[in-house]
Amino acid sequence: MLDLIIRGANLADGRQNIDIGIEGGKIMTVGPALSVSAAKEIDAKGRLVTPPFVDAHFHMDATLSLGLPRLNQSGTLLEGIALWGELKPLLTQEAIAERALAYCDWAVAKGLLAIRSHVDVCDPRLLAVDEEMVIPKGTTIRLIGTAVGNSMHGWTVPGFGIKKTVIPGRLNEGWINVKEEGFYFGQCSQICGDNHSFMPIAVRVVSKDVFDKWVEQKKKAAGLLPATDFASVTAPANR
Ligand SMILES: [Cu+2]
Repeated sequence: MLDLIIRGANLADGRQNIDIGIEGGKIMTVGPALSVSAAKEIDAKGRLVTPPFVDAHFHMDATLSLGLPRLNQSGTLLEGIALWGELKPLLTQEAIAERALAYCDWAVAKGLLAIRSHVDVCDPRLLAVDEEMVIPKGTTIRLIGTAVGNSMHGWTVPGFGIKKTVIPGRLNEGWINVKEEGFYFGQCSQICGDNHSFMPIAVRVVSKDVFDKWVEQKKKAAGLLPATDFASVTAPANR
């Protein structure tokens, strides 16, 4: 017995009213009026059955962003590129992933099962990171730094006026209290060896509400429940 049989399908080569038998995710038999049974049967009712479509070029990061942050008034590529430049600093990883997954649902529903995606992960200054540090504004943040491997690094963010050397096997601490929301960048400032020039730092400073929501999301994603309100923890007395 097969897993699935699709009956009465029309194929792209012109054959009509054809049955397709599937087992273990593979097409096992194709022919007219197959005398086999299957756990599940789908009546194609003469509709076309083809191999899935492939999209060889899709910008997954920009999908479903029409109108963000505004519409392209001229409809030109140049304004589109300028718009992307306006939108990019406002993007969050969560929003990009949500839109990309929504697009995938649409794509699958239309028969698209392979997508070659182009994703803008960087900017001309080479300051993009895999994981942003997110902190609430107007809150004293205690930084405890160390380094892995065999090299020191320099955790430096000019906008915060901080430069902290971090050392393997030791903990080094400092603090910041950032008054303005925004996106702050820094780079490793300790000549640390190979790829020293590609060690960017990105810190997103948000309102306490947004920070609480971010903590909530991260905890859910990590399967940690119930959430604790980290943002409302008061600073130590010696600050
Ligand atoms: Cu470094």
